[in-house]
Amino acid sequence: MTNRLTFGQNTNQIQCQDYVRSNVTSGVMHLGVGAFHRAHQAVYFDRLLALPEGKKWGITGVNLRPQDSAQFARFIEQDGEYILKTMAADGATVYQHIRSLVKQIDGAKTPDQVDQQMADSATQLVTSTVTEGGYYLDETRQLMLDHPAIKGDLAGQRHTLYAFLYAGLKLRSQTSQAKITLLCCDNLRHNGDVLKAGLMQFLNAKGDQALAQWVNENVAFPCSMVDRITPKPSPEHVQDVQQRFATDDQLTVMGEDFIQWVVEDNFAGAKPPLEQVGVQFVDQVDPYEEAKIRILNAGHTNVVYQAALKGMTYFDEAMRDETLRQYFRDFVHQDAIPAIGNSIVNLEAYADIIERRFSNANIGDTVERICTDGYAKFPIFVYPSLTGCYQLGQTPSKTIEGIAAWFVYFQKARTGSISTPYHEPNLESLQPYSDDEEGIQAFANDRFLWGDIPRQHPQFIAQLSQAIRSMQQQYSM
Ligand code: CS2
Repeated sequence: MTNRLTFGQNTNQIQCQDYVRSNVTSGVMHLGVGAFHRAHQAVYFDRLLALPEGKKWGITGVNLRPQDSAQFARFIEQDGEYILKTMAADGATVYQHIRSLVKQIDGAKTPDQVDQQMADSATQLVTSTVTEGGYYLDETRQLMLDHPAIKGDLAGQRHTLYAFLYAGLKLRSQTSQAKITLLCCDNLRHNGDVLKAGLMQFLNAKGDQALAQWVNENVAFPCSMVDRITPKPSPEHVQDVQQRFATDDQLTVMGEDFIQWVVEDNFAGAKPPLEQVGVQFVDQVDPYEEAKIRILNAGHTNVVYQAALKGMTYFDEAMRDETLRQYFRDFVHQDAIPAIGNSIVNLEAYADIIERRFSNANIGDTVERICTDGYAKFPIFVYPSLTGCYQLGQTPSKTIEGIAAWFVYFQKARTGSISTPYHEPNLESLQPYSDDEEGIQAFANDRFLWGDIPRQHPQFIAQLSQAIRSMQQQYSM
């Protein structure tokens, strides 16, 4: 029995796409149904379902992690429906009733159902959001074969997305044999190539050459750039939705008004006509990806630990602080943009838009959210500006300040002397970096984080060490 959402009042304030849900079939599977998927890709598919040619592009939402099963059970009860509340910087607020997740499977409980659905020829596309750290690749894009999660999956368990893709694609290759597209939607540079590299190494480690060959011939891995700032909904917003509409929605998601999805035009089998609902299909995603990762994501990452050190709760506070706003601008103009070089994206205009989005006080995006998972983020977001500037013969001093702030922040988090909690799945990797010269040297030489920079540009070590010292003084350690 499902408990579909009902709304007792103010329904005129809810936007809802015009389609009959029972006429929709599922052509997409999404692995990792978190808030970001529900505020982003699900919105585009919701729009698509309202078009006559869109009806076969409903989404099957798949949960992969046992720790998310309880919340997913509620999602199943709500039949995959929820309200998305978006807020612009000027206060304009929109409530949308999203219904595109037409079927749900808890893969942590019934993995066989995931395999069946992935093997079904009606499924033409598998999208995924498993976070930046969910691909288990080291700095040279080698699959971490010694990682317990990967080891377990190679032995037949289901921890990572590779185990699910392996089993589902295996069944598909033996049954429907239909071509399929795996569309990665995580914030990784060349995310399609990353997913392919991880999966092919997984198949090799499995010793399944036949499946590896089938995948090479029948599966496409387009790259894509996804963008919408999606804070964790605060209880206040959940309550707003519940009271305003007299509804029992417990899975409201929130986002800014801005949304963008740029997808490489490289599909195997059918391609959803998402260009009709605002998605940009392009030959090369790179320029969009680089701009977003190096300005938006790196901007967040470089500023956020300083914001935490200053005791800020919300990220927009950083944009109202003269010093931090100027820091963001300097990082972008002195390090990020020069390191990108020529681009078809107007980077100056892009940076202005990002600054406005960062200043949106209505969404209440927390410093705590953006601090999360630093160890996976720095190599992806921040490293390119670092290496790019050194290659140009410049010192990336603003980028180095951002890194120094992270170091000081995680030292404080370790000793419990900062109020912003640090959620770091790779805490163990940071463990050896003690708060002394030896620890700083070791940190500056971390290969996963900084690759070859300490060898190719040895001045990095002294520059980082000095920046850490002055950051420590500033924030009295
Ligand atoms: C943020 C992203 O936490 C982070 O790293 O930069 O979650 C950011 O909000 C999204 O990528 C925006 O699309």
